[in-house]
Amino acid sequence: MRRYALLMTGAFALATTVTAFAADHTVTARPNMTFDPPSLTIAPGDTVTFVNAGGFHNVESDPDAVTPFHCSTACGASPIGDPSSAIWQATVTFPDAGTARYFCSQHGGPGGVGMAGIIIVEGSDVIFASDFENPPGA
Ligand SMILES: [Cu+2]
Repeated sequence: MRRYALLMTGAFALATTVTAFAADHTVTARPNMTFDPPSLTIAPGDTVTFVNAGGFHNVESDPDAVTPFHCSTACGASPIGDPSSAIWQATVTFPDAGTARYFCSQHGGPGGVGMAGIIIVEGSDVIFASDFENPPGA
């Protein structure tokens, strides 16, 4: 029981730390059909806010992306997240380490074709307090 209490304390401390250091990054979809920056390296738990600065754009992750997303004025399955010329913004959280290529479905395609970009999530996956709910020997 004592060990269990210690593990829980550690888990909460870790969760608090991750929250405190999670950063938000911005990727801008530009009128000249590029993403700025085209390549972005972040840490697990960080968020990326995609902003449309002008043009008929959206952001859609490649099929093998570590975190799937399909966003413009909102995120979801088509027609939600389809290209829009509104000055939209959408925030995506990346909890897991890995790579997420993405593209504008109007001006690009999977694999870095045309209007496309890449999010590289480098580091250890975020550990949630719920991962410690059933520690061995408790
Ligand atoms: Cu576009």
